[in-house]
Amino acid sequence: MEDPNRDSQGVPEAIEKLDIQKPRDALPPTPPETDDGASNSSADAQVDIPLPPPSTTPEKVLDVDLKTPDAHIPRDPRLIRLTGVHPFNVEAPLTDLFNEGFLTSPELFYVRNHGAVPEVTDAEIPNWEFTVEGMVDNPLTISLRQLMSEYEQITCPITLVCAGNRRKEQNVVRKTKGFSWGAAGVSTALWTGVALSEVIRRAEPKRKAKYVCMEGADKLPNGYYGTSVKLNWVLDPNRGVMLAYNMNGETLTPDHGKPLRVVIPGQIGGRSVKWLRKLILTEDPSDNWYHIYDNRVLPTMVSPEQSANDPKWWTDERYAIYDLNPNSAICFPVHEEQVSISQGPETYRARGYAYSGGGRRITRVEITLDKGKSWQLANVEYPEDRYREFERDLYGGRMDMSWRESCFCWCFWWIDLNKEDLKNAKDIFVRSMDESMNVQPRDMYWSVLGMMNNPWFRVTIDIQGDTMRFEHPTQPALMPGGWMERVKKAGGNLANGFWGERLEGEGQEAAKVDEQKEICMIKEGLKVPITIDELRKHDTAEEPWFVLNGEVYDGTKFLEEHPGGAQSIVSAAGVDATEEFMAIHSETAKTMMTNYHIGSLDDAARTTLAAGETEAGAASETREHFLQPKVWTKAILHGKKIVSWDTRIFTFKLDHAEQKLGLPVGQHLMVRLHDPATREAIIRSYTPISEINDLGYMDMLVKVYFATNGSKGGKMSMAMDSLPIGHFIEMKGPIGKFEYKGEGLCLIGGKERRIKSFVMICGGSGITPIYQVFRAVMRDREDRTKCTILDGNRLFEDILVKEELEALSEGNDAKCKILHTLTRAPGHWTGLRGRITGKLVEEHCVRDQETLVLICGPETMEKAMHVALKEQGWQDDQLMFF
Ligand code: HEM
Ligand SMILES: Nc1nc2c(c(=O)[nH]1)N[C@H]1C(S)=C(S)[C@@H](COP(=O)(O)O)O[C@H]1N2
Ligand SMILES: [Mo]
Repeated sequence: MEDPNRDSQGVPEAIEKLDIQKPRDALPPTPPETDDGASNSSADAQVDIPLPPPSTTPEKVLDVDLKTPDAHIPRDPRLIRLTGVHPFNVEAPLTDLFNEGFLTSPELFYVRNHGAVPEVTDAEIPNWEFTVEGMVDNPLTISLRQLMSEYEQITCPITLVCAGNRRKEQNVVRKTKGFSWGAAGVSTALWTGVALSEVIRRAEPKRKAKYVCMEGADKLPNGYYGTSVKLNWVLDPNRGVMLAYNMNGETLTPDHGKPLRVVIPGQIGGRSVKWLRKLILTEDPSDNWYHIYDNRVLPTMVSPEQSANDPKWWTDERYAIYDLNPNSAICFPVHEEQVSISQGPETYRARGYAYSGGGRRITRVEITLDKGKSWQLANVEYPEDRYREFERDLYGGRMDMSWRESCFCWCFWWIDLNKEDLKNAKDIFVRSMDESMNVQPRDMYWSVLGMMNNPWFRVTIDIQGDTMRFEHPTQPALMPGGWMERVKKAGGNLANGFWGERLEGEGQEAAKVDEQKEICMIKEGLKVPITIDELRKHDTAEEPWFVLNGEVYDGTKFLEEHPGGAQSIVSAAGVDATEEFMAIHSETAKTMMTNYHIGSLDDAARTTLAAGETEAGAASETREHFLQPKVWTKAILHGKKIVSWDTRIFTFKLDHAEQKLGLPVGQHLMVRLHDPATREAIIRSYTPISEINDLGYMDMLVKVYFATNGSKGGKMSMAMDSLPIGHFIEMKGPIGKFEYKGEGLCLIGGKERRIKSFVMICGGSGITPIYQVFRAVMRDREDRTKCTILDGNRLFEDILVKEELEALSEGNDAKCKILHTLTRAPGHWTGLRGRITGKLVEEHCVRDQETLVLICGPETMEKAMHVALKEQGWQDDQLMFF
């Protein structure tokens, strides 16, 4: 760890100047504002309406967004990006979404943006204008100021669902023309605004007007985003269609339509146009490109190719989708949850959500543990109903839901399942039914756009000894995992009607979906070799070349038209984009690639690129150890725990559940990431804090060195901090000349050496490699090696893994001594003060031939210790610098 630029160790002075960002306040939800201000009076004690969860508006623009047109929007890093960096299409981790409860905070609310987000400042909000035009006698231009003052203001809870919710399941069966939503493309808010019917009536629709077309301010490759719904729906008070400028009592965030959007309850989210600019009354449905080519369920036998060749599939209004279909998902057990069969309660409470469309109530939710032979009824809670008695103002809008019996929101179900029954089952399924007796089907209805996917939601159960392990169907975006992927890899046919399983005596093939076709993406006969230098020259926004499977493509001509926006092609310039490209694009898109194919990387270029890239690791599924010394391997960011304002524990997922990291105690690994803005590769070494033998996962403790006025911050730690969950980093290793074999046996540069004690000197996150060795010594009863830790930090809060160190030292007094010294100790601090000095080492440690000093910390500290210890007579071969 000689790199002076490293992020993993050291405590730069600049930190002192930073304001400490407080962790999310666990404040109770704000009480509703009411006209009479009486919401808190005892008279209202019986009012019990769901209020928004505590919300923290993100203040920082994430690094990943800086180079995109959305660089003006601070966002929550927990959101899972489904289409790379840009455009912004995200869902929250399912468990986080579910745990928010009935209402979703704006920062975790799913986002579906077809392109860049229009920028509107707070000052511009009142002057934002939209028109009501077309077949009306009284065309209007209305400012938001007028809308807020001249119309009645209303507030209503409404769930939005993207038609693509649960699409990943379709994509695993056969790639659709759409990206991979998990089951969290659904969110709920209290919307404040005006009934759209009121606005339309003032414009006096002509008799023949039948549709309301809507248009947003987001300019996309095929024009402004727009769509339409029927005029009679808009005028029907039961349908509750509204214009909204607030969600959960706050101004709409940019991603959700700031300053004004349409909200259409009970229909797919795609109809709820954001950044509303125009309402046009027409005789026919919208002719907007996005109305025609998006939000449809084409007949299942129409292939991507057929749909691309024949526009009639797209213009047939019968295939357009409006009302949602009934749908449900299991949220608990969570994906990969493990439950002990014998320990704890006898039952397990399964929980999840359900929703339907058109205002129809979910009237039952059913669970089966035997693949549909028998069903149990789950309990259903409708938090939405609790607002029906609340006839009063909320967030400046009148809430009036008692007369209208429609259900505009999701509901929650739960059921206590006997663990004995679960033990004997292979899976848990949920299905819901609505008041029209629409019930979720057993079989998937695959279609080109992969929309409205709603087959029974299945979680599998795997019994290992006393443990039940649960698996969801998929994970969103590129995130690996889920039983569908597993079954597919094992050669199962997911469309056989039995979830890809072979059932004895029931071999009938059911719904048939064509096998995925291999699409040829290269121009036949084209033989142009391209060197790495040529490729690198086109690492530009003007002429972006990128690589797919060793072939070079020039995206320049398609930048303007690209449905994914120019930015996503530019971000791929100069690099191998195979994995992301293949995961996002449909067969249609792949067919188009021949037009952009310009040549093949020459052998030298392939080698160079491959050396820089991750090798797929041929046997990654079976490798016992994750790390490979010469090849970068990808690990997926699975979770991120915020330990303090600047410290995180990142959890990375390895290739498979049984895999070990493969790192000997005392060694490190290299981590590689690309700078989100410049895409320059950043490489640093780290030592994980998870146990060496943990299976399937590894944890890394990282201190983030934020940029300040005085310093640029730590490139790696900032890049890692802005890495979205589900994205990967690359690792290689092990490296390091030191290894601890146990019971005093060390390997230094491959040579064995026996020692009796360690002096462990560290600062800041330099504790991490030390911690691995210390834990190995303390955990092993036979190991009698003595350890003295001298850990230097600035503030008390900066001490890392303090509790863990204490837990390890408990009962081990004879074996270890842990000393913390602080340069800015609080008054009541009873430990040591000041920096780690030679004197301190002399006072607390014995110098002899059987002692080894391990040193890891900021470069200045390592240097100073080197000098001081040499002066005391320590030999170089007794000092190990990490
Ligand atoms: C000339 C090269 C390219 C062509 C012809 C192309 C074509 C398309 C097409 C037809 C779609 C619509 C969805 C579909 O049919 O699958 C699409 C969407 C998309 N593409 Fe590309 N693409 C190109 C390059 C890239 C690259 C290099 C990236 C980044 C790795 C990328 C990222 C995206 C994204 C993120 C979307 C989804 C946008 C959304 O639905 O919000 N594309 N592309
Ligand atoms: N102007 C505009 N409106 C839009 C979209 C868009 O890209 N542009 N996306 C639509 C889709 S497909 C959905 S699902 C919802 C998502 O709303 P949200 O991002 O606030 O969750 O907005 C809809 N309205
Ligand atoms: Mo959507």
